[in-house]
Amino acid sequence: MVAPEHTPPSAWPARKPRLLLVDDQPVQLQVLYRTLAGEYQLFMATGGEQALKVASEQLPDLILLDVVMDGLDGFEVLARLRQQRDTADIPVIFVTARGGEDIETRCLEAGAVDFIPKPINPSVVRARVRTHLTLKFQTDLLRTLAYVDGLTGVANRRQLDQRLAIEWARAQRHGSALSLILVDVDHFKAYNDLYGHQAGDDALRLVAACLREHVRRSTDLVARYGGEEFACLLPDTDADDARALAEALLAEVRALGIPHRQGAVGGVLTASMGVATRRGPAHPGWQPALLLGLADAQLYEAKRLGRARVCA
Ligand code: GH3
Ligand code: MG
Ligand code: MG
Ligand code: MG
Repeated sequence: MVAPEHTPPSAWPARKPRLLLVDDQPVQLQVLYRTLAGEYQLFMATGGEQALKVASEQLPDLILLDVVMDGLDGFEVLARLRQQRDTADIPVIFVTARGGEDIETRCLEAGAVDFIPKPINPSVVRARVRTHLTLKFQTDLLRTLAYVDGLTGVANRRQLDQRLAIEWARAQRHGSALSLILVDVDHFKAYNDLYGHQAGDDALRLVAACLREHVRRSTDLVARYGGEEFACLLPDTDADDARALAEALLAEVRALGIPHRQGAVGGVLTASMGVATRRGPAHPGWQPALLLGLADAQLYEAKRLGRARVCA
């Protein structure tokens, strides 16, 4: 049968899904292992502490978690997973023999996606694992589509706006510095006209990768702001450091050496950059848009002064 043209590609990754199996009884762990071996890449832990360690190191796609364990029990493990940014969204299925009629409710209310009673029925476990992996991968895909720019792979405008609001509020609260660099490719309309739209797309990908490579702190964000404009959001970065980074980015983009006959300088593609910084105590009336506006005004000035430069 031929799939209809509108069928979306499967959300499942090409690699084997990664599962973490947690049970303090080796025999139970063996049963789960035998049930799921082959189709999945399996990691195992025999206690709560170990489960947390393996989870944050391996970042599994799904966790099958025993409830009753010595030391940290399943509920505590789940609560701690939710507190860590990189493990917060990993779905957890509780697996337990513990009786009591409210146990199922407690498991689900604790934030587990499902509940499997022991002794397990292997084919039911396999089916539920499949279902929850499908949901997980679909969620990942939707998140990517919602927050990542399709052309360049950096954050999109939506993600930038959300992060800017969060970082702005945090900076206001702590009176800390928050900087923004706006990057606009120079004479890019001419680049498209000279070399074609495809080459233009390639150039945008290269510029985005270059920015991402050199904007390195884990709290920094590189985003595509618009057509040939990018933004670098830099929490806890003061004006001097932001300007220094912008100068470095300017040099790195130029050093890509993308030929541009009608470029601003040196026959290569360049960019102009505007830098703005929020600092000091909170001003109640200020909004995040102010930072964008200030950076944009500096960018405009950089263009006016001849392009391929930083204004701050
Ligand atoms: P300036 O130096 O003043 O910034 O001039 P410019 O030509 O770069 O600026 P302008 O705003 O006039 O043109 C931007 C160009 O960027 C026009 C548009 O076609 C192109 N562009 C925007 N998005 C994309 C894209 O996704 N792919 C390609 N290939 N081009 C794009
Ligand atoms: Mg147990
Ligand atoms: Mg522009
Ligand atoms: Mg431009």
